[in-house]
Amino acid sequence: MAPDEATARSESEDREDGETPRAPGRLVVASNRQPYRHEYGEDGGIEVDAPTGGLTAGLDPVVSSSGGTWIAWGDGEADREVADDEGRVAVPPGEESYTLQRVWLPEAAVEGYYYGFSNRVLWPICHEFVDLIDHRPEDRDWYRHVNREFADAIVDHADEESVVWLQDYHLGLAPAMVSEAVPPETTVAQFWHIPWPRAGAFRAVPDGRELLEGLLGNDLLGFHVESYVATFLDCVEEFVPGASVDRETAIVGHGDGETRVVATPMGVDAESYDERSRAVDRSQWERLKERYDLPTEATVAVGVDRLDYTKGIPERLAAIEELLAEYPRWRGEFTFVQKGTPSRTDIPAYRDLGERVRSEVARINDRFGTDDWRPIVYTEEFFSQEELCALYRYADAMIVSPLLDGMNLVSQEYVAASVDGGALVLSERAGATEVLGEDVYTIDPAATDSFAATIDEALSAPEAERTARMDRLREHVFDHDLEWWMDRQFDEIARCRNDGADRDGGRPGPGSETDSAAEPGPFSDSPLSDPE
Ligand code: GDG
Repeated sequence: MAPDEATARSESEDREDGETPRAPGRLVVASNRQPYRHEYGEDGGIEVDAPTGGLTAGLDPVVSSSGGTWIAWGDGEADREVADDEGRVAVPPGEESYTLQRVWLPEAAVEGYYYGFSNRVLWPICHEFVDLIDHRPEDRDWYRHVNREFADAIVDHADEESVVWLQDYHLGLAPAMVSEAVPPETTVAQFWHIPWPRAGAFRAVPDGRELLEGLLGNDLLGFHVESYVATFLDCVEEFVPGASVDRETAIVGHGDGETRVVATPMGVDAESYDERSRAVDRSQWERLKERYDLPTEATVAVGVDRLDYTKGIPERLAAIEELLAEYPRWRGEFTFVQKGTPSRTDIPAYRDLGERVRSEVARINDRFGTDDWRPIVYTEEFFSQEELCALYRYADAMIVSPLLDGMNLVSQEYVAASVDGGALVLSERAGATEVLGEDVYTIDPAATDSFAATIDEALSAPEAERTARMDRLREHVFDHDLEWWMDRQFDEIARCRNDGADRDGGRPGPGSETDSAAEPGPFSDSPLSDPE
């Protein structure tokens, strides 16, 4: 829902442009993935992987300046060696301004909670791929167990000044566990990064009511777009007897508590994509072209995705095939570059998708390719941020065609990096479409004919039209970037704190003298996008 402009002046309005967003309290962030991972290097020494993009990189300085704690699964080989007996390590390296509290998970827990319930049950259901659910009863128990482990760690670090901010679907039960155990003044909030399904699909969640009640432990629950707020409220009405849903305010009343449900679409760090993109020169693009054997003069469109069945990669390949069949002028003139990042390969549906994509690429290349032209270049190699920006900047178009996607950050990264223009072909089923509006070339990924026609339109549109559309998209992406999103979340959290304080008779609000947000210090008591 649109933030209520009439309510108290927000923290973010007082912040200088470029200044780190200010959390309305000391942050205790909890996510499956950790911001820093320690590994053994080739020489046996310990190396640290720092966040390079997305939410993790954006949140790191915010947690740092709130002097908080970040709680996450310690999955690095050398993680234990650098942590203390309690699993704590001060980060960022060299700065040590906040605590990374690692949660240790045995292999069976990872298999059950992460590869099991999170990604074989919740992920397919939330993306309405109900036929891909693979429910093993013990996975549910592991999900409960790991959520309890996270909740216990959160409770250890949270006090009345804390803002607990959980990320994503891996931690759906933890909010209720936390809110039962922390002081009533502590604010508990969560952002759900993937879609919320319609009630018909949600019905397939084993013990679905327990999940809803877990999430209603939050004071604030955020989704990317309004349609997910609406389907969440539908599910509460249908599956949680006794809860009251106010559709006007999107507040759910349950027992003594209240959960405010909001839509705050996530953005990207547009400025840094713009800067990195301006810093890459043509020679870097020429090197990429050489590496992947791209023709010197071809028109190039790109796709960049995790290899996930929700991303509509086979549908995109079908549209490219249709384009080459029905619009023959593109033969020899057009190359599609698809970057697929292998993901969750322990799960059969993901391995099957990888095989399908590779064999379709080979078949289409066989059908149309010539001695000196390959219509589709497919790679699973990891791209550095610089390579990614070179691809974004110099491609003539990007094609993003998910069958359902919470938001889709790649599409926004492409826009932010398109400093010389370009065109974005985007699925009507991505959250990003709801926010980017009419300046994208919208497609239905399942309608192959019109999908191909739209690719043709995007590539052939007069340069003035492409530029005008891209200029407007860029304005939107810059105005609604990652900082903007964090500010909106923090403003909503501050609002919950103030409402709670009013109810409890005057808890100090953010920015008041007793607010400890301004007192960072080492070891003071804190996917995400799923980067896999
Ligand atoms: C979930 C939701 C929502 C990919 N390959 C490389 C690389 N990437 C980076 C991209 C982008 C990220 O991975 C993927 O983010 P998406 O948003 O597109 O998709 P999910 O991973 O499914 O994320 C999604 C998101 O959470 C946030 O809420 O938008 O809807 O599904 O940042 O750049 N990065 C580099 N090299 C690669 O080869 N450096």
